[in-house]
Order: sequence, then C-alpha cells, then structure tokens
Amino acid sequence: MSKALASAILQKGPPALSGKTITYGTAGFRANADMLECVMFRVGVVAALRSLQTHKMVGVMVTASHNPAADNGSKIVDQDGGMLVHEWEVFATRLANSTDEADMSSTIDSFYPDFNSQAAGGSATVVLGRDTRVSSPKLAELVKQGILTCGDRGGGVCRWHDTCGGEGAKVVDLGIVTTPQVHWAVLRANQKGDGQVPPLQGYYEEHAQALKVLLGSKQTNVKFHVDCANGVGAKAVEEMNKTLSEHSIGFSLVPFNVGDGDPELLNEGCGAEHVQKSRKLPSGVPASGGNDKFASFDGDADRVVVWYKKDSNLVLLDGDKIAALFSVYLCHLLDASKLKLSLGIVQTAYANGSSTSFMSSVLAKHKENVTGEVSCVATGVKHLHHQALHYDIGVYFEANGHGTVIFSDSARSKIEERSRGGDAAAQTLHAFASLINPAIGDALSDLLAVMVVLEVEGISLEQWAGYYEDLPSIMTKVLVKDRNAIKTTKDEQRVTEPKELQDAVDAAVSKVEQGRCFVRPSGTEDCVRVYAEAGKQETANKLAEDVGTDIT
Ligand code: 16G
Ligand code: ZN
Repeated sequence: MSKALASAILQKGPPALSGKTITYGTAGFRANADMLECVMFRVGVVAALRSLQTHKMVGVMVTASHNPAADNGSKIVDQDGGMLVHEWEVFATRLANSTDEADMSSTIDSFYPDFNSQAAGGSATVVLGRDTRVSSPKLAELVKQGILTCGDRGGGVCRWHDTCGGEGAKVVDLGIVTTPQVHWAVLRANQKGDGQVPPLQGYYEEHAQALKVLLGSKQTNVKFHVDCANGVGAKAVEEMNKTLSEHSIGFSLVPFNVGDGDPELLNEGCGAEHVQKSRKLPSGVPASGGNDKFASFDGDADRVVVWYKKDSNLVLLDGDKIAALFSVYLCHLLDASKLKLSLGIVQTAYANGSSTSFMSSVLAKHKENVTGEVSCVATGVKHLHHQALHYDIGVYFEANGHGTVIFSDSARSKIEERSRGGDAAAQTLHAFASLINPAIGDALSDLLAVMVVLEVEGISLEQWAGYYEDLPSIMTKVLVKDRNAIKTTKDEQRVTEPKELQDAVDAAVSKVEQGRCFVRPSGTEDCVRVYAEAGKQETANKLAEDVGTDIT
C-alpha cells in the first residue's frame, strides 16, 4: 500500500528544490513560494497519514509567518492542537525530499509501520488554514490535493484500502485564518470528538465569555491600536471586535496595517518582528494622542508585542515583559487561592537577563504558596511548550512575543473544584485559563489577556515597563559555510562544537561588565546568530562583533 501511495506522490513530480534539501524546522517548512509546490502536496500526505495514525483530526496552516511576502511555508498541527511530534517532523523532511519510489515507500513503512494495517477501514480529517499571501490559495489547494490523494477512490479503490470500507480522507477548509485559530480548531474538535470542527465563532465567544468573568462588574473603556502587519490578524481583530461589542465588553481593538493595499506590504516595516528587532515604530501608525496603547502582531498572528510612544520613541513591552506581567498576576492569584500549584516560567536564551532575574525574584517572594522555577530551553515554540507541560501552570514566552500560559489537567480540575466552592481567586484563575489559547501562542488571546490584567490590576503601561529595565542587547547574524557544524547545549547557551569557539566566547564575555553572549545556528535561515548583552549598548555591540569575527 505504501508503494501505491509513493507512486501517487511521485506522479505529482519531484520537489523543485534546485539541488537543495528542505527541512521541517522550528516553524515547519519555509522557503520561497516557487519552490514549495510539490512540498505542499507532500505536506498534505503527511498530515493525512498522521490523522489516520492517531484517529484524530490534525491541521495544516499555510504561512511563512513574519517572513517576506514572496516566501511561504506550512506547519502541521498535531492531534493535541500543538506542534507536530519530532519523529513526524523527521518523517516530513524525508518525505518532502524523496525522489525515488522505493525510498519513499520504505520511508513511509519505517516511520509509520502500521500504515498498511491501519489504512484498511481508516479515515483521516485535516483542518486547513492559510494566510493572506498571494501564493497561499494555490499552495493550500496543493495541500488539499495531497490529503485527498490519500483517500482517492480512483477506479473504486481507495489508495489506502484494497477493498474500500473506510471514509478515505477529508479536508475542512477554514480559508484565511490565523495560525492559532487552526490550532484551536483542531484542539476543540478532538476534545469534542464528534468528528465536527466547531465554527470559528466559538473561538471569539470563548474569549468574550472569559473576559466577562474576569472583568466582573467593572465598567471598562480600553482601546489598543493593533498593527496587523498587513496579515491575517486584521480579519481576526475585526471579528473579535464585533463579538466584544455584542457582549458589551468595553475593549476595543483598532486595527491598522490591515493589508488592504499592496500584498507585498506583508510584514514590511511593520508587525511584531519589525518592532521587536528594530525597536522602531512600524509604518502606518495612526496619528494619536500621547497616551495611546499599541500592539503589533506578526503576519500570521501567533506573536504579539505591546508598545507605547514616549517622546516619539518606542517603549517596547516584549514577550519577556508579557511573561512577567502574567507571572506576577498568577502569583497573586495563587497566593490568594492557596491552591499550592507549581508555576514554571519558561524562556529561551534570548530572554533578557533582567527579565530572568525579575521572574526569579517574583517566584522567591511567593515561595510560601507557589513552587516555581524559571527555566531556559532551545529556541522554538515546541521546546518551550514541552517544558511548560512539566508544571501545573506553565508560562512560556520567547522575547519575540511567541507564547502562552498552559494549565495541566490536574491543575484545571483543582481550580474548577475550588471555584465551584465560590473562591474568587480560583474563579479568576479559571477564567484566565479559558481566555488564553491552551494550544499555542496566540497574538489575539495574549493581547486580550494583557488588556484584562492591566485593567483589573490597575497597572499602566509605564508601570508595567518599570517592572525591570532591559539590559542593552543586540542580535547579529553571521554567514558561514555550514551552520550545522556549530553544535550547542540543549538550552543553546553554550557551544559544544567547535570547542575553541566557546573558549573564544568565554574570553570575550569575561572582559565585559554584565556581559552574556551565545552563538547558535538559526533554525529558519542559513546563518548563525549571535546574541550579546551587556551593561552598555556599545559594549554589547562590540561583544557581538568580536564573537562574530571568531566564528568566521
Ligand atoms: C521560528 C519559531 C520561533 C523562533 C524562530 C527563531 C515557531 C512557531 N516559530 O520562527 O519561535 O523564535 O523560529 O528563528 O516555533 P531562528 O532559529 O532562525 O533564530
Ligand atoms: Zn508567526
């Protein structure tokens, strides 16, 4: 059976990778859209196979997130609503690059040994979403073809079955949505287990219901201007606004950079990536009063950073600051409820050193009622999410604005039980858990969570910014022949190979006050990244420059 499938895949042609291989990396497959046609078809096949194997729905999102408009990519959403398990990432990479029927068929057999037995009578359902890129409709169509090819009944025989008793493969196309909405749809569909994907209105309703509980009788009138990076966020923000106003919730999100002009403007000089990396105002900022509040999403709305203007400069509240805001809030609630739950704060090496010290001191202050720790893992949401699962409550954020808060099943039931007994803090915890996307970082959920925490705790953006002061930092990239020659420790803080490189980094860092520096190969680009931090900006810049020279 795997042979029949391999031959059907190859009929679509070999991958147009011009001699290069493509890897399912931290953010799935990403490349120039022209290279991706065949790869996308194969992504559809992999997703259908994963659904067949797990007997659950999975998802595919066609997007290249914050990358330029000419790029595209795809991410597979696993049956639990999270990122694809690692083994299947390897499978996806192997299948995407294969050019030979025998190799492809044996790849299917080795990664999915039960394929032949499970295929008989089995079925697959894949939830499909796409972003606003010009290439996305065509590439989503190819993913669809890949999915349907798996269940194709050409000549009355399903590709999976000799005599077809199963339902083959099905696609539920959500059209243009945010990446986190695909994760949400898969999670909720599998939780319900009735084979139906809930309408997206449920996503907006869930947020509104949770906000109502969190705000209680508080009358609010909070406005945030939202830079939608000229991507999918604009549509979601508009829908969210409608639902908020239907429920008379005094939160308004005023979108700008909504992508109604040139499609090339996606992520161009705007959005979370631009704001967080350059610390400059995005294009298209509406003329506004001095006290206005802003947020920037990335192109597929799974990242958010918050900011405001001070003397026409931008004051950034990045993912680290969002994690700090949520952690302080959650510590207060855990103190008040005496639930004795563990709180893990998960960061990457890019987290500013000041944020790590701040979080550790917050946890220390609350140690009577909260057992907690701050941990550091490798870059990429899947690593953070995985680590956050170790705690009752896991707060995870990358500095770039990717993150969420997850609650374990047992924490949820303890919170629910306590809140049924009328405990106000537990009721608030319960509503917060319902507000924030449990599957993955979600710009819209995170922003609403930020807004409600600021509002109910009476914290201004300036006070929040004052939680701690970031150490000056810089990130640079260095082009090398083979970035994979550089190996690091699991948390990416230190280079293990070549050893001399870490020695050189250590020597450079030892000369710098409050210095910290690390080097890691990028998971998304053909380069090596250098991050440096120090007491002064010039010193951080010099440290990054010196280490960069050591690499080349
Ligand atoms: C991907 C990751 C992002 C990470 C970035 C680092 C996901 C969904 N996305 O975009 O979290 O910050 O890669 O890129 O995991 P780099 O490896 O090129 O530095
Ligand atoms: Zn993104």
